[in-house]
Amino acid sequence: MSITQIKDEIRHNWRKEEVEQLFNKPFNDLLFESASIHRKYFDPNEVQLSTLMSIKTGSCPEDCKYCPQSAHYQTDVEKEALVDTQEIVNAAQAAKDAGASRFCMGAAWRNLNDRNLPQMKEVVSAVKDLGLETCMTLGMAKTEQLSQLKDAGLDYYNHNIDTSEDYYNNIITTRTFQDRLDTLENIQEAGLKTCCGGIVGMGESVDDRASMLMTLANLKQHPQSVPINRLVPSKGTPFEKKEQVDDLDFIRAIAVARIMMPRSYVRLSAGRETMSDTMQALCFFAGANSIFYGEKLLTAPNNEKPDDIKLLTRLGMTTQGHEQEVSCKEKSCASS
Ligand code: SAM
Ligand code: DTB
Ligand code: SF4
Repeated sequence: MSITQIKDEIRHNWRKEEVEQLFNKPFNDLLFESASIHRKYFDPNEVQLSTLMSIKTGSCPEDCKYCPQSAHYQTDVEKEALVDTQEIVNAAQAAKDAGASRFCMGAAWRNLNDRNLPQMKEVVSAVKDLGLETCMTLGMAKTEQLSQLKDAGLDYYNHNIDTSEDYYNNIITTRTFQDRLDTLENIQEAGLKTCCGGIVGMGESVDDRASMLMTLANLKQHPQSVPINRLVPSKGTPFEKKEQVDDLDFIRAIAVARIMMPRSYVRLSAGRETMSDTMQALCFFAGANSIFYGEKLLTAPNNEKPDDIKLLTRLGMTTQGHEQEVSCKEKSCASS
């Protein structure tokens, strides 16, 4: 691929009309375009596996309407104190043994507090020492705090914009879209890789999806990892009864993300449990090349590992860091 070609494809100046045009393309044309871009930048048969762990669960002061961990709603999530370091490291080792290449730790905090920083650094450094990539999502954070986490061995910081700037107020009122952008800038300033995406299926319009992806693609650097979540409607949250977004519309969002951010990992994230094998296969074809792997997301259930291994095997896909075949040392996987 020539340098000019790469320059033309890696853009930070997307206009809304162009993104809307992508969303409005005939489905086959859209997928042909996204699949073609995907295979220019990645092995289309390889998927990256990240395992999630909630290291501090529930009673979050924020009012994100989708989130079962918000203290504003009566949900089934049992709040838990910050998990101790050894327990986190044990879970990370288990994730590695099951075949994950990255371990993502999430806390239900509005922002990272300095008093928790020493433990977070200890955790990152121990998880990194296992030979895993590390990711944390701890709410808003300052550059200085993020730099310390980076020095301790943090690779990625996850901080989603969730939706478009215009729709943001319908989803969260305890912080602003600009607060999110500020932390994203801090992440990039600290030299960490950014994991930033959003949720599809919260009642937003296609226009909102286009705006959200435009914000991501027009950042100074594209987030290296772009999680696209399908809303998991959680009991007790205001979105408990939201109707599921149409499969084809979700796949379109994956394809557009792939076209706009060709070198980023696009992650088929929360909500995968509701997707058939065929739908997941189409998402991979459209350009998704990462998943959350392991039977739990943060609090919500995720697909069973043996099912994922089976699906990836049927699709002839390999996982990053495991060149030959998808492998999982767990008994449940070996017997499947
Ligand atoms: N508290 C931190 C924050 O908000 O940045 C970190 C954890 S928060 C749970 C991480 C992300 O998970 C959210 O930004 C949202 O995109 C996603 N998420 C949370 N609940 C979800 C749900 N019910 N369905 C889909 N995605 C969800
Ligand atoms: C992301 O975009 N999705 C993950 C991760 N980043 C932290 C979280 C999904 C949470 C789904 C609901 C739950 O498990 O509570
Ligand atoms: Fe808190 Fe994050 Fe859930 Fe919002 S998404 S309520 S900030 S844990």
